[in-house]
Amino acid sequence: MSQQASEQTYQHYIGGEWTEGAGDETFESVNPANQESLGEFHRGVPEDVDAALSAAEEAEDEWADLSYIDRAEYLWDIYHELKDRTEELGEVIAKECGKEISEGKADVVEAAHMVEWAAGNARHPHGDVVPSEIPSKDAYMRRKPRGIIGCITPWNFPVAIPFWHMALALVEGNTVVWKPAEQTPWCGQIIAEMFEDVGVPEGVFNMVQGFGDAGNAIVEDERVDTVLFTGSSEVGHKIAGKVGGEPGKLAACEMGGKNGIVVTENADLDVAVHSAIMSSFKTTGQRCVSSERLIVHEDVYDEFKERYVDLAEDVSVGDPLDENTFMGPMVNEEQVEKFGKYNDLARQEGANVLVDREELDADELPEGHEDGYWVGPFVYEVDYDPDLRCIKEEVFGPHVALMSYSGDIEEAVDIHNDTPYGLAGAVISEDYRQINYFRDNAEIGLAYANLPCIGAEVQLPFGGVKKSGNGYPSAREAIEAVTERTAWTLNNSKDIQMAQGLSADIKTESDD
Ligand code: UN1
Repeated sequence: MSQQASEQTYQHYIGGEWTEGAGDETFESVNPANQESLGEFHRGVPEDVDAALSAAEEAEDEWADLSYIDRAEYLWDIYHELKDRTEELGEVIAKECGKEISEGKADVVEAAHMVEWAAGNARHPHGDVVPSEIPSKDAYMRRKPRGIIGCITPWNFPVAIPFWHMALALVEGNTVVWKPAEQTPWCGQIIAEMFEDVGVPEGVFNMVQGFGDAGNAIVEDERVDTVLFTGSSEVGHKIAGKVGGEPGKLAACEMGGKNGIVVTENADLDVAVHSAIMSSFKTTGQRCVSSERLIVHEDVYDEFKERYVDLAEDVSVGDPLDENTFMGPMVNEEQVEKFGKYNDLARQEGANVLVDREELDADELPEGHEDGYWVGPFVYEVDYDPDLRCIKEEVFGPHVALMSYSGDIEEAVDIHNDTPYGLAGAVISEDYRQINYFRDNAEIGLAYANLPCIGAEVQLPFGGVKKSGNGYPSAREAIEAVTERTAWTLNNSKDIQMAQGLSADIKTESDD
């Protein structure tokens, strides 16, 4: 499947075979820009996950026995396919999840980077040589695969995030059972076709299309050693709770944020406005790192507000395939409703609305796309109050609160940290002391200065603190979630000598 919807109903990929699975329901992939169907997919049921896990279990030993380098060879083939098909896949992403085309392509590029990182890492050292207290001992930290990795991925990065999870998991010698987001099964289909094309041994990679019941079957099955999840906090916390109670099983979950940008009195306002617009409205606010809070010093507040509001009134909302589009549609009706609900909540909580493009005029909609899930920016100002829900709960849309602060950077960072989340954030300032204060005190996993708080590169760790995450299911740090570490100590002497001054003498009754 490469271009557009076709007659067939797409299948799961289990044990190296395409299969309709055990269920009898199907579901559609819908283009959020016009509600046209992009394809029909079999809906996976727990029996399909069971079959995928059996296949993954069977393939486990043989895959783990290959060298890192040999496993990485399969990923290099995928890397080249991602590079060769960036344009085409970028379009598929734009059609299926509604991101504008440059974002669609960047999603594929990010996937290629992740695969490159993981496959390249196969030739890098995988452990440590560690000193011992005893000269005759050699001590090492070694890694081995955990076994079967269950991957559950979101629709907003339908190609990059699956590779955040799977590229390292596979190179490290694990087998994989993956459930793509139900909103973006077409991307799932293409990725599975890539694994088939490059000839990954059967059972090493398995994909089950479907909804939460299929995801839940992955989470609950005891054959799964690690669950990697990227998505909503609601689901992520349930997964972390369930898996946390099971000995030997691990969950690495990366969830949402209520990300903030601090603009100090020493900010360059061109940089501030540019960074804030990018952070709030790229991907129509539907990145887990998108910013919904702007915390601006009173001395520059009026000018910042005027310039930000002017642009928010004007950013182009349109067909994701059109290169002049800045914001595509939201992904579905549910997200549009959630956005509306939170805009109402902000009004109820006393917000002064500055930009209200929640319902766009007919002439703002791209021609022939009247049925899309269109919204524009919603921007308001509100006095900071710790009890406001609209500045604490994640909307996942172009819903932005402007708050002014007075005093020092300490005040701004206190407001910034007053959310249950801690994923991404930025400080805009020309004063290095303010920048360093933010770096050291902002409670977040991804911190930026004089930049938008989106657009992280794969060779950095990606993950949050507080309610935003309990692990790092991405890039570098995923290695901790998909490998076991062994502390390996070898004695080179015939004598046994213990560390910590522990006596190695065996004393017997006859010694007395
Ligand atoms: C997400 O928002 O769900 O840092 C992932 C970024 C991208 C990944 C975002 N590299 O914006």
